[in-house]
Amino acid sequence: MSEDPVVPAPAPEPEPVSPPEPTAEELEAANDALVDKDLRRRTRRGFIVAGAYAAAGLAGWKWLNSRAREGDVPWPYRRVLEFNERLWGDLYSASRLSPTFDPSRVTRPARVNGGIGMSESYDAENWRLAIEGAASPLSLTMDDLRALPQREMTTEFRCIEGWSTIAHWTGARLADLIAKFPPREAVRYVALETPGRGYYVGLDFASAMHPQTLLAWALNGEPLTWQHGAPLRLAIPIKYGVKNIKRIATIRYTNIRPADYWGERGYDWHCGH
Ligand SMILES: Nc1nc2c(c(=O)[nH]1)N[C@H]1C(S)=C(S)[C@@H](COP(=O)(O)O)O[C@H]1N2
Ligand SMILES: [Mo]
Repeated sequence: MSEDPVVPAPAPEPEPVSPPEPTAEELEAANDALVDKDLRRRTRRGFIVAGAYAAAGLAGWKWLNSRAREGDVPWPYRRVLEFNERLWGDLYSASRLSPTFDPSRVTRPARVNGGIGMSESYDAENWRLAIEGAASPLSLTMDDLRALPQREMTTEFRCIEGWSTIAHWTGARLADLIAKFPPREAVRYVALETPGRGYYVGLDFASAMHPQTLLAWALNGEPLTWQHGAPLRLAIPIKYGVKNIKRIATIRYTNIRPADYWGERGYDWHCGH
């Protein structure tokens, strides 16, 4: 008994770019010396129509790729992306709860990734969180934030690059902050920015109000380190890591969809998972 020889799978045949095969009926007629002229004409017309479709397909493809590019994607593709994003935003972000874990499962040491917008030194003593778009502009201290109900959660942290960890977060719900310092008018988005706006993310309002969206000041039971975004960062387990902005200096309520650092570089604006 010998094993089957390993035969490499044949490469898939490329789809022939040719008109459809004539039907059996047409072939029979074509082979017939007494073929009826009308049938010949119809067969010919079939070929011409198929050829025209093939040419239109090629022209369409060329057209698609020659369209103006938005963020390096031809705009018709971008429209499809945006449609998908709308579906995502409307259907999923508000209702779903991200799974939670026993705190004993946290990944130690916590992984560090991404330091955009974090190079400027910050003054821990005089650190302030600016809120724009409330009844009046606000400048909150860490004590103002700690006055909100404190929440804890152990959730998965997923980076879009393919790794994930389990993290335990301590902080306040962004929803509680929004309830205490509400927007002056109904808005659709919340923008968050680092000092100097080196890194910035946008959230649809439902994601901002999600019960697991925290303004966190501690990770795995320790105050945030500089690398993890001290003194305040976002923990939003319904989204990929990119939305978990570190070192938040400004929160703005807005009706204009906020620019998003990685969204501007080709990633899905919502970045849910
Ligand atoms: N300010 C700032 N926040 C950021 C980033 C960044 O480059 N700058 N990177 C993001 C990405 S891609 C990830 S995966 C997480 C990593 O968070 P961590 O370092 O706490 O693991 O931070 C996010 N928040
Ligand atoms: Mo990431």
